[in-house]
Amino acid sequence: MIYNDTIVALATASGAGAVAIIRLSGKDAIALASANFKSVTNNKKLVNQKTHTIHLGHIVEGTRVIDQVLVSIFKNPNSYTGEDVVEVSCHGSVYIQQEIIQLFLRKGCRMANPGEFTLRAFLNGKLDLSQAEAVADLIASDNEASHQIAMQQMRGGFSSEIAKLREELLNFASLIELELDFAEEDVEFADRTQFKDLVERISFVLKRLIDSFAVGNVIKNGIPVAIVGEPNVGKSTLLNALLNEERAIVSDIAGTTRDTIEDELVINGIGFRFIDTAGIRDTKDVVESIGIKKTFEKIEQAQVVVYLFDADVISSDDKKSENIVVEIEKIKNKYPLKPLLIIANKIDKLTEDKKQSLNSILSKVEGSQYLSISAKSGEGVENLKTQLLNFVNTGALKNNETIVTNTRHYDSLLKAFEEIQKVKYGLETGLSGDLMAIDIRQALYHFGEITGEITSDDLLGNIFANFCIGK
Ligand SMILES: Nc1nc2c(ncn2[C@@H]2O[C@H](COP(=O)(O)OP(=O)(O)OP(=O)(O)O)[C@@H](O)[C@H]2O)c(=O)[nH]1
Ligand SMILES: [Mg+2]
Repeated sequence: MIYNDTIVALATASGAGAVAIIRLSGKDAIALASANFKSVTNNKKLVNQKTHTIHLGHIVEGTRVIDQVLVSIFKNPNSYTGEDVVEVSCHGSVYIQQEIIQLFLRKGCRMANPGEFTLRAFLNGKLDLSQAEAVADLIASDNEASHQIAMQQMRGGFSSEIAKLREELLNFASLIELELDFAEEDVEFADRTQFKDLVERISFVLKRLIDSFAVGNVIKNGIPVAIVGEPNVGKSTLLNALLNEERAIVSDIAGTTRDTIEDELVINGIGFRFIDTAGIRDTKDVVESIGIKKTFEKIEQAQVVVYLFDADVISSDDKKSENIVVEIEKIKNKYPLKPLLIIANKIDKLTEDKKQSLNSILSKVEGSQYLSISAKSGEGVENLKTQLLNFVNTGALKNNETIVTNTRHYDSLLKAFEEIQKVKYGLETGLSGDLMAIDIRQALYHFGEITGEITSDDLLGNIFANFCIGK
């Protein structure tokens, strides 16, 4: 797919700014820019300039001067797209941006589709598909962890790991297929022991990559943490304390929060999404009931559940203290796999006596981590953040291991893993070469889907449609 047309788009964010960049890519990019550019110093023509040079001048249409600009020239193949590229840095008024873009459209450019610059880069072999996808992730990254993963993927860490396995597997596939040509002679070109080793190794790497998605996916989207508990225990106060702003309404009326309130916070480079929920209780209020139903939905979606209770109330009433243990057990039974953090709030109100009885109550809640805090004064809130970080397995991040964040990659990895298991089984049971070759080809196919050796127009359309225009 080689494009004959020249595309144009705004590369910087839409709206006014100090400077805006308009990008052209395609075979006429330099000629088109040149025909509408007048150098300030002399009569130099852009078409005669070297690659990777910058020129000060005016964008003109006939005698009309639109703006004073800096024009950068990148000649193929040494550009982002691999085609001739021109970048016009103009003054950042929306009017100027539009005038320049429209001028180039009149002169024969076509408006770029979303992600078309990166699509061209992919088609011209400047990036493989997973690297191209990482460009979009990089633009969307808003914290250290998601940035680190996108950066690693863009620099080819992920693709090179996949490509290496694919190549080794391809070697064996050819040997096994060669054996088929000599079927009469009953020879084995592919050493079965070595092949078994390779299949084991591939399974291992695939398994690690597949497992990393659990971490990668939440890091990319922010780890959802639901704050739940009975009414009035201080859930909204805690949300505000975490975010350090008055995000949610706090009052001493039970049932203040009706709808869920969500906001994001980056802790040590990891993005968390805190969800304040309606307090759980039996109520006849219709709106509140809807809120409580939503609370349970949010628990389902959450990666971590923070269960809050009022330490002052609990430690002064035996009946209530028994109740809370039951309530916590209920949540645990309902969501046995959710990491649960139990929090005793309002410890600023506790007398020494009450602190004692609180400790004995907490000791009845088995197998859970608990903390004591005062959401109001902020005591213990930092400690809570540290605990939350412990719930995220950041080991892989710290060790700079490849982490899969993309659902499409995850899907292909799962399919490749399935095929490799078939190959493994075939080896163990002495399956004939021709049948094994089919499974190997299937596995290779799914490897190729990730890096883009194997693509369809539909797939490409899907991926790049999610990019912004100008990228
Ligand atoms: N002394 C003390 N009061 C607190 C603390 N946290 C919350 N409160 C008070 O407890 C009351 C209820 O707080 P909220 O944050 O609205 O409680 P909630 O759990 O969101 O309540 P609902 O939205 O009704 O479910 C308010 O009067 C808060 O000021 C705390 O750590 N110490
Ligand atoms: Mg509330």
